[in-house]
Amino acid sequence: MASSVFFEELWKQYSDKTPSAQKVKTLFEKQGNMVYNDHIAIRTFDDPRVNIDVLAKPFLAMGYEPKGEYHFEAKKLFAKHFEHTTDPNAPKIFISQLKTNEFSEQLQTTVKQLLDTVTPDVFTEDNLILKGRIWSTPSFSIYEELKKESEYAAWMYVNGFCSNHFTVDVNKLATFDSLEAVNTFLKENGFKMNTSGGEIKGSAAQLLEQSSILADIVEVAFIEGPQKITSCYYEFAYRYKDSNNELFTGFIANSADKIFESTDMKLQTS
Ligand code: OOG
Ligand code: NI
Repeated sequence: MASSVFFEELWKQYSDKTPSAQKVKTLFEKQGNMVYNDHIAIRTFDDPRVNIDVLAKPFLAMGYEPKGEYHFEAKKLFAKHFEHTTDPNAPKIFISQLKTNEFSEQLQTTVKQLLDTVTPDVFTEDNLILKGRIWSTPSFSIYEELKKESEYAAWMYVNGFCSNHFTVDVNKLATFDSLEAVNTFLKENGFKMNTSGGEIKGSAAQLLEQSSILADIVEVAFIEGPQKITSCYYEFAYRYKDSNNELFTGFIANSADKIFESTDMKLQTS
């Protein structure tokens, strides 16, 4: 699949379940901006059938290479980011995985058995990330059980494979000169920010500032009946130049730790 078609399909699937992202993008465009993506994020489990290495395959084939690695002790996550070797405008890719063996036997068994229900061919075909939830209708009680140990695990169980967020490259917006101005605009338009760790995560000194709106809430059909839970969210990133006068291209683990919470139902007030 050509990379432009791949990214279009990824955006289509993401924006279908994240109407706020499409709304924000359209608002930016109406103001006279072209919207470029700083990065795209993907979540998965560390099971060798679906881990970071499996999901990274189509990106490596497109010319991406691994760059940074990030550890999240409390959330028990590990992540890698990938950059395109020749195209500086290609979005960076941030892929995280849940370190399942640091959780209860019950969680480990749930994840393993879930993947056992999937025809093995599905894992080895290209573009797992475009396949969505590759297992059958989720159970709300299993979702709730997983959520007690890991919001990420519960989210993954219901949402499956997709882009968890696209991220607007704020440096390239024509009508905004700071992340703060973007946040003000978002709030004026009724979007709710993730305020965990502050509305803006990171700083100029860290060479990266990030903010995000809370994930959309969508109705999901569970075995027990429909329930409203979080889908995906939209992020905004502003990068600063390092001492070599080059834009910083990495991620900041402390900021990322809080950005993960954009899908947490606990941050959603009425
Ligand atoms: C990823 C959160 C981290 C960033 O830009 O630091 C992140 C996620 O929610 O899956 O995207
Ligand atoms: Ni991100």
